Amino acid sequence: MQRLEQLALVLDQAARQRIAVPQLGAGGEELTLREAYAVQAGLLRLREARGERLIGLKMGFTSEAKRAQMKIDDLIFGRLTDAMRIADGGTLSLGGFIHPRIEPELAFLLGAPLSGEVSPESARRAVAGVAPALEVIDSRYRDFRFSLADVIADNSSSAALVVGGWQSPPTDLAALGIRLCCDGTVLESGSAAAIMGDPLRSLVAAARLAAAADLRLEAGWLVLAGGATAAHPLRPKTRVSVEVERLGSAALEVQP
Ligand code: OOG
Ligand code: MG
Repeated sequence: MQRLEQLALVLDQAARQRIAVPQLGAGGEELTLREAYAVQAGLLRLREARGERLIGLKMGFTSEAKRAQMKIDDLIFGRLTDAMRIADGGTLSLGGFIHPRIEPELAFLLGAPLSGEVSPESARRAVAGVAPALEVIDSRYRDFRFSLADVIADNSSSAALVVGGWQSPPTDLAALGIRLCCDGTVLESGSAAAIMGDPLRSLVAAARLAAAADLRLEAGWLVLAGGATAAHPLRPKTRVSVEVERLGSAALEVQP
């Protein structure tokens, strides 16, 4: 079997068996970024073979809070499937994950495709809706530690997502406040501007990075713009929510 397909199998099994594996780069040779995205594409093929469907992309390290927490400075993307989606207000069982964390995000719904180098204006025109979102990240690597190539190969840590109700995009999107709450306590507060100064820039970057991996953002896809604040570990018997000024909220019940 090809080396990159073999690595995809290792990471896929780690997720399915909920057992963390050593960092790929720990074996000596680091993957190139192109190889890391090829492993990520292999992970999607394994999911598709089980009946899952690609529904969009997630962006990573678009805020300083996330870059500082994970000590990685480069923008990355990951692939989202229908099976990763949890209904707003739905339940997540911790038993299905290794060491999950949660972070507040914004989701874009695309009404038209976007590909390659696009202007912020055309990105804005392609947006059919924007919604508060939560991303559950769960590194398949030990101790939630990784190099840039490691995390890309591991589908950029993505594990699950919750998306609130779609709203038409306000013109002052970047000005909106974002809070991550747990059982009514505010864990983190920030603003949409934490995401590259304006979350639309994350969408522009998504179109560019996707094109480098021979992907186009499709109409009907959703794109997670990236965590606006640091991520927090999930704890059992809690209710975690994201609240975005003017856009509303999305929530998740966490069970053992
Ligand atoms: C990698 C994924 C980064 C974000 O929103 O910045 C990410 C990680 O933190 O494990 O999802
Ligand atoms: Mg994220």
